[in-house]
Amino acid sequence: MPFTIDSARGIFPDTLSADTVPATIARFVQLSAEDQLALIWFAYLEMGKTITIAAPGAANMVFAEETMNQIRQMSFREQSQVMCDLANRADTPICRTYATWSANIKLGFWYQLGQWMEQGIVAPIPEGYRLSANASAVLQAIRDLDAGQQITVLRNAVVDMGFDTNKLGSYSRVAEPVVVPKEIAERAKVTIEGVDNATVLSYMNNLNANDFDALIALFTPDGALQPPFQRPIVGKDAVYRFFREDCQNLRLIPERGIVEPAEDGYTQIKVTGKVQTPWFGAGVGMNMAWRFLLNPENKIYFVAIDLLASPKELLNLAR
Ligand code: ECH
Ligand code: GLY
Ligand code: GLY
Ligand code: GLY
Repeated sequence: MPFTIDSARGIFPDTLSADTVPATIARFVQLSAEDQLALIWFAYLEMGKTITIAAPGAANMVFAEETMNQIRQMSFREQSQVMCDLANRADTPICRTYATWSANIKLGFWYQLGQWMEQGIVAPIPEGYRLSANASAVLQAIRDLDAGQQITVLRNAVVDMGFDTNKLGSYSRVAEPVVVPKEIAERAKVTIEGVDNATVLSYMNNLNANDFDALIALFTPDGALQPPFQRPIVGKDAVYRFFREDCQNLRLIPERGIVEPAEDGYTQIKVTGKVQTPWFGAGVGMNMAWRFLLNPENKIYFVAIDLLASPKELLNLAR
């Protein structure tokens, strides 16, 4: 076989991803827990002036409900401690529970806490709280990002909180139920300027329809998917689980792309366009690239999804 997952990761090396996102997260996690929470609070308030978060689906909240109610009963002091523990990734029962949740459940949990903070049910960030100089600099760095990058920083900050799953031992993951795929008659079909490859078009259409069974059938058994700023998820089973747990109700809006032959009958295809998350809908269009490597049977051996550094990158289809 001419490619390994590692070599596949290097296709279309000129793709410029938004490295400011992991760089900002790296600075963020160095801050004290108090600064982290206050910084997110301020960022969240500022962003709220221009973009609106959709309330989490009820299905997300069911799984967090017991923990939420527990926190609701606590004193402000205890509530602040729980929030700091989460930021500190401490080993507490709540941090362990949090660690088992899917990204959307974690986001729904914080969404609810944020509402309760505004309503005075959960301990607020102390009035007049002053960010440290480092925290102020990180907040400014977040202000300077585009909206798609800002929400990615927030999401990654939330996903990284709680106890380290690697230290949990065996545990069962908690994710919202998988929705029923969209009816065939209701599915819209994408078109991509410069790309008529049936596998790539089916990938976009099946993901948009939440049709994860049809979607996974497009992959080779040893195929891999690399989400933004993450290591590749390798093998059909793991990729399938990722789709079902973390990829519901996305809207992919590919715009253009390029198809090129690669070694030994493989094909490499780069597509750029926008992606919307159910949390922000059409309010935030993330500038994305997909870099596909297809085997001679037109199955997906590898696909990387990148958050782009700037809108200019949408037109960068050079290899
Ligand atoms: C408060 C203060 C105390 C601390 C905290 C607070 C609450 C914060 C809250 C934050 C909410 C943030 C949210 C962010 C959501 C971001 C969603 C993103 C989604 C990106 C998805 C992408 C998908 C790409 C993919 C494609 C594929 O082809 C394959 C699959 C996949 C304020 C209380 C913490 C409430 C809601 C960025 C890019 C296209 C890879 C998935
Ligand atoms: N409101 C977005 C979600 O529940 O996924
Ligand atoms: N990068 C697109 C946006 O600012 O939402
Ligand atoms: N931010 C990429 C994902 O949803 O996994």
